[in-house]
Amino acid sequence: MRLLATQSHVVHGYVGNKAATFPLQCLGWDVDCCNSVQFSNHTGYGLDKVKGDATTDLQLGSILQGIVQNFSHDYDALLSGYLPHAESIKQMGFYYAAYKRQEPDALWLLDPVMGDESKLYVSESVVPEYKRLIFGQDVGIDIITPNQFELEVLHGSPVTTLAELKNVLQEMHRFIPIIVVSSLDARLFNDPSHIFVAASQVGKSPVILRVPLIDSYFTGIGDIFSALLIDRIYNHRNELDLVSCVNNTLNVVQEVLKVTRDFSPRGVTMGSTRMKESELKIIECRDLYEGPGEKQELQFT
Ligand code: PXL
Repeated sequence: MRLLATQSHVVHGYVGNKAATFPLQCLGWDVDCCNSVQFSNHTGYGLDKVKGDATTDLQLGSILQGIVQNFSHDYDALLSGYLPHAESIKQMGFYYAAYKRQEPDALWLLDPVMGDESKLYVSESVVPEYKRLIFGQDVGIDIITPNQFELEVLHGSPVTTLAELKNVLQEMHRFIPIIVVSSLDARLFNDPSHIFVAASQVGKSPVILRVPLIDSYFTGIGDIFSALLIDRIYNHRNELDLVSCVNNTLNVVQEVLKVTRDFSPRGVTMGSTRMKESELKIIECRDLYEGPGEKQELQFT
């Protein structure tokens, strides 16, 4: 199994490609990484503590062009995550779409990383670029994994009820067959002690899964989530049970968070120098990525 991933590289710590690569390798994937940035560490340490640069659009385009030309049938799966600005999304989108035309069976998961909790943490110019890709004709994206804020930004309307969520998902399924909303606003359920996730497949009713909240600050969870999810979906693509794939992924992510929490000191907040002690324990969790034998059923509605 061979996968191409375009997202961040951090020298220290585990977000982006650093969070995705090792778990995927443990699951038997050959992972080729194209780095959208090379930073000293993730931005949660505070912007003044992030050193390094984004890959220029010219470099990103050139690297991906080389990949698509030289290895035109080598990948079974394509993954994309954090891209810092509109032009880098355009380059990734152009070459991934070109790859999919050559190899239509490859599975493409796009995580439209834009922000959280009503705040964009990338340049605003990114929004129309993701919209162009996601709502474009014949682009070839199979799966997107927005959080609720990103879903609202993409669709252009707020989601305040479950009925609205269903409508938004149904409209977006005209373009994207699988949508997994990686965290729904807990206010929809009046329950702040859980994280809610929607698994939605075109032509089927969305299913909500519920995971107990682990109240600590972690970064890179979305990146390990999308990496494990594309593995599950790829391996079950012939008779896809999306809810079971999401359930299994969430069980593993939950275990990774527990291990990470047990290693990290209490009270780590954003920008703290102790942030490094709450980096995901990607290596320590090496035996967990296959998933639990006895999995917890997380289905909620
Ligand atoms: O998706 C997490 C992520 C990816 N890339 C960079 C980040 C973060 C989260 O902080 O800073 C550079």
